[in-house]
Amino acid sequence: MQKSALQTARQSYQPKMPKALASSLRLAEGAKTESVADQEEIRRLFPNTYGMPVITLEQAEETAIQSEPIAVGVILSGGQAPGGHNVISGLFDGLKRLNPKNRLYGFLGGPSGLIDGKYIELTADIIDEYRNTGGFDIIGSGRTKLEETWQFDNGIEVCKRLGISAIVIIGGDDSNTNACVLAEYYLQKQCGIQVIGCPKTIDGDLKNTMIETSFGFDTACKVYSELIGNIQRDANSAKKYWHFIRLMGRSASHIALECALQTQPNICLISEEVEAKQMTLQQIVAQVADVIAARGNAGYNFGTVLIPEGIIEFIPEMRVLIQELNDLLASGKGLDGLTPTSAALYASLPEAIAKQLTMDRDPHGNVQVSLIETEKLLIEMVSKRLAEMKAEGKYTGKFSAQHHFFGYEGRCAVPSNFDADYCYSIGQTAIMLIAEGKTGYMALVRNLTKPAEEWIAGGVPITMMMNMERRNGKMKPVIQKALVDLNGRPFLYLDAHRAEWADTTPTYVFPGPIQYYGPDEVCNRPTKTLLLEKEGHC
Ligand code: FBP
Repeated sequence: MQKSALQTARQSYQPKMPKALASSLRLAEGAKTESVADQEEIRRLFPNTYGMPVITLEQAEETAIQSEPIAVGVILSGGQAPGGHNVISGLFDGLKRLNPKNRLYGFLGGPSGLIDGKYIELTADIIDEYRNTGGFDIIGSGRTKLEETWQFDNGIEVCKRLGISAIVIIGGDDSNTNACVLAEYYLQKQCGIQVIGCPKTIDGDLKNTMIETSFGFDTACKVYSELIGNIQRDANSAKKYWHFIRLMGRSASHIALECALQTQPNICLISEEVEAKQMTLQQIVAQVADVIAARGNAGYNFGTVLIPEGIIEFIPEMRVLIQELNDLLASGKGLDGLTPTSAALYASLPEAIAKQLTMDRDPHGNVQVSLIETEKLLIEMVSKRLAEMKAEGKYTGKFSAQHHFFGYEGRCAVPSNFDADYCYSIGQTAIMLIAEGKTGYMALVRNLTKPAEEWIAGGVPITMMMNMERRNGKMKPVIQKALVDLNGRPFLYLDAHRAEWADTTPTYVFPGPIQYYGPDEVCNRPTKTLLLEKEGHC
């Protein structure tokens, strides 16, 4: 395969690691843990993996070297996120450091690779080709849910055949929930297979008191912010378009918020705020139109609006409509079953949007929000509202809009130094947890706003992050998703600055492309979200 100059140069990049991981290790165990909520129920469902302590890997005089060779299997699960290949190279190097005879197998195409026994052995030659690259193409990914006993049993057979004693699942909240269920089942069965999870998702919603961020969020936000910055410069030059930019991120608005902090757009909608204020679609449209009108009346007929992709589900009346559609679609009934309010709302939507709302759900029963073009819906509705305002003499400007959706552009980007380092450390940490016989843990690397040498590696019991939620009509144990905290520093920063950004004084920031070589403040800066959360400034 022909390589770009950057790809060739990045192959020899040596990821930075916490000091403890680069040396001899000892394992320090903290106090017993509890789940974030529904403790009794989670304890009952996970009798073998509930309550385990948080683990920290510390520097030691000497490591107890594991003698018998082992084999480990790895699975990439769900949407791509920059840095996945580095988790795998960290796993590989960690395994070989413990014993050169250790082996790493990659299950192909996601969790289904484990069930169907589709795999490759990952050798040094393969790993070297993929170091510090974006994408999940080394073994591919998939969204098959691991939840049925027959799937777990197939996994045992496949692992036995290959001599695999540990599986690493690299995934988001749903995949790590499945990792925990698998770990519990394998302990119950006493089949000698450990399961370790790794926190992946560009959405940034897999975070909590122990996991500071999921990998991929940093790179994806930097890619989108570069593009938004470029668009803002274009808007500021031509002075004739409003750009409506929808950003991936599923339910949570972390990506839109981080991109706003990096680029300072005129408007950034936050789904969690829409829900908290119970804003209707008309109110959102009016809010956007008011900013456009104020700028237009001052002669500024251009600007940027950031829209989180999941916003549609946070608008109360849309949520009811989507829920009704979910039920009707699941039961195979026609749309005649909609309540009168929802039917009226459905009929008022542009045809394309109405059609998108009835498209197939994902394997977890979610509406595929990445396929719903909310940016177009808003342009159409804002345009109508501005026409009304013009007729009322409240608007004298000119409205011309462009729409964009940034999502897939960032998921396989070359990982930033932050993600390259973070992911490699996560991979190495996962191996240390395996070497210490742990199961039902998520590999953990913390202290991320400090230089990599000062990062802290360890493991957090997955049960600690769990609560009970209704899924497909039934209460299920799941990892609690982190939505944007409206009392958290990143949102409060946006809230404190948005009036200034909406105004006519230019405040746009143009971040430019991710830099891989150069001064620390350009190449090794974590996200503003992380800086605000951990350090209180950005
Ligand atoms: P994960 O939750 O699996 O990490 O997926 C992230 C994501 O990129 C979401 O932001 C987006 O809504 C979804 O995947 C798109 O899914 P698909 O890749 O199936 O189109």
